Amino acid sequence: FLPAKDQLGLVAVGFSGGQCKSGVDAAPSALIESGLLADIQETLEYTLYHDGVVHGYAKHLPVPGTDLPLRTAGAKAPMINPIAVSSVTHALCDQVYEHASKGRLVLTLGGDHSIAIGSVAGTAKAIRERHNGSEMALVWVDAHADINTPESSGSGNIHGMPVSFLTGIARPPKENPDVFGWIKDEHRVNPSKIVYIGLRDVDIPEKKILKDHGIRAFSMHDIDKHGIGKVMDMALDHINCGPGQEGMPIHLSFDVDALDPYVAPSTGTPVRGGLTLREGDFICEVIHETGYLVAMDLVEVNPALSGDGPESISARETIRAGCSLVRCALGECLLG
Ligand code: 6HN
Ligand code: MN
Ligand code: MN
Ligand code: MN
Repeated sequence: FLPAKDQLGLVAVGFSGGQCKSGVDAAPSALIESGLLADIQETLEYTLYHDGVVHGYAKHLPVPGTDLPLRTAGAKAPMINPIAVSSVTHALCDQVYEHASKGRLVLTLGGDHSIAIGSVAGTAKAIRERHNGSEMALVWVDAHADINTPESSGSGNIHGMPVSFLTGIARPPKENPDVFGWIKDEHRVNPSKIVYIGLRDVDIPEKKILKDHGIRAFSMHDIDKHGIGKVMDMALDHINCGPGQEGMPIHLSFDVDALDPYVAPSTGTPVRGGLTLREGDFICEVIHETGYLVAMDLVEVNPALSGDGPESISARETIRAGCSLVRCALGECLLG
């Protein structure tokens, strides 16, 4: 049912085409250079499986002038880089699937959040195959809900849409098989198995989508009201992973902008009033403790978005926060 506790498959994806700011493609290298892999192997004692490559546009560059903004019927804004995002996420899906189907815990370092279309799809498919069609849970930690459809999106940026494609709430445009035509039912996630944590900037059409589909979401208001401990109890209970419950595999998709910009300023769409570093780490620790974690994404670290250049304190602190989240999810503990 669960991954080997000591084997980790890593996929580094330096991709920024799901949004319009450059720099987020440099995150995997920055995270790795700051010592994350050494911690994973030496301190946390995982056997690491990594091809040593930062994947990105390189093999997926559409012929210049062909990846035009795509306006679907009724859309407010055209989808930006649809072919590039589709092709990079398809390749990522296959890579994550490879690791997960061998029973490894999979870590995907992004990249902007559009890449979760690939990582979640790959995990979902592997889990179905390994466990007789059973579903997995998706814990989405983010300031944003990332559940716009191509029609509801006001920006056209695909990093605001991954959950709608992953649930099938958005259907890939039929007339363009190059645009997410690869996504099949085996890749999809059941909306009732999704839990959001940290929301505070949800678009009006997204609020309607969450409500219409009954998707469980804990906003910053809920965290203020109940405290992160109670919120995590309720979140795990919803996905059957609480004490005494049956349990199910969990994919954790962590957008660093869930953290407060004081802790993680170098990100593309910062929103004030976010999680403290300890609240973020706590979420990861609690998910690790369930024993059900099968995959994690860390996305939206953008070292170039800092007041004083790539070597700046803001970039360094954001990278440090990102590394801390990953270590907590992989089992680093404060005592013992
Ligand atoms: N992210 N809701 C906005 C949009 O453009 O659809 C913001 C999305 C942010 C996405 O942070 O991963
Ligand atoms: Mn395929
Ligand atoms: Mn976000
Ligand atoms: Mn996001």
